Amino acid sequence: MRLKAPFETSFGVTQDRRILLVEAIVDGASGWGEVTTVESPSYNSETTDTAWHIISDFIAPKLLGAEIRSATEVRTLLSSIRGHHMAKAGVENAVWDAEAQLKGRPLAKLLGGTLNEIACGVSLGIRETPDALVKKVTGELQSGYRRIKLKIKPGKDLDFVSAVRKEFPEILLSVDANSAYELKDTAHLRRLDDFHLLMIEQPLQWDEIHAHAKLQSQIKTAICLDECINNAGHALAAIESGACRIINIKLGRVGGHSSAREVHDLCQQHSFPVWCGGMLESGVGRAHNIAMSTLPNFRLPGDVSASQRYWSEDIIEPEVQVTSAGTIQVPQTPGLGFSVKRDLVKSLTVRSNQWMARVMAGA
Ligand code: OSB
Ligand code: MG
Repeated sequence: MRLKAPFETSFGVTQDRRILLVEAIVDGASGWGEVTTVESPSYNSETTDTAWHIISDFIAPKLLGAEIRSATEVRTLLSSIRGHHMAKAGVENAVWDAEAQLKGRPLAKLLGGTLNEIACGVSLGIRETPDALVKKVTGELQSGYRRIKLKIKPGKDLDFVSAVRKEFPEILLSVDANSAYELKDTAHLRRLDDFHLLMIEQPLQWDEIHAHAKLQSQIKTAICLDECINNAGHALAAIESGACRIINIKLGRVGGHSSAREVHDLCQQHSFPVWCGGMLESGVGRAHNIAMSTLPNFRLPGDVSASQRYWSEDIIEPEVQVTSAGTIQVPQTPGLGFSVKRDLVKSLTVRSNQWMARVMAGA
């Protein structure tokens, strides 16, 4: 799927997404999940193709024909597979959707969600000039978005943030470095303290909690960890070591709804706010993000925004829409609450595979 506009982060530019979707047939119900890898191993170690391999050769054989009472058991069935959280999440989340449909309940409610409306922010890619960025921010604020996040990297940071802050002194503003800096850049990063940002997301190495603890003790701006937090144990390590004050939860990165809920609950117990991160998802992943964002400790606007910001036509019906108050209304119908446009998915499909459980004699 081609994004309406290229999206630049510190690790590269994306325009054409190669998205892996999973459909799980469970007791006759069809559930959908999305694998949220990016195309190269530049955000974390997974790619669309590693997920294809892991699902085909390891996950599908373990799940086919398995008897489970709830989607919460999928994680246990897959526990012998190390890592590959995004591959696992694509499958586990499809089973969650199917379970919610079988039970006739909205997925958000099945997960324990309490909000009927979620608050939305936007993540803006790196731009050529500060002026171009200010213009983009102006448009997003006019659409109602409640928090603006700016992607930054060395050489594309202070001037850009300063220009936006000058134009909009009061908005909730944050930055995301996607691991573009090092601890030796501490003095430089401290200059961001002048812009009273809500947070700086993942300034240092993707797998370095300890270095973030050192940085957090030397800057005022709250650090939010993204890439570093792959399970509740990582979240606890980050909280106890003072590596951050906020955590962003991404369903794929942590391995699916079960793990996401654990990270959420742990952060809630420690009074750490969480928010829902995005991975330039299609409607399927977006719908899962909406359901997850209804849990009570999602206290900051997430990177979950309207389908129309990304795609000229999304693969779900209805598309995700954002109110002029910068919110998304959570569907109240069973499952994800959006239906997949099968014909459109089919026309975009370049590769597919399916597996069937062997039906036992007499079953
Ligand atoms: O770090 O949040 C990130 C996109 C791809 C990879 C990593 C990130 C992002 C985004 C986009 O910020 C959020 C979105 O609009 O989906
Ligand atoms: Mg991020």
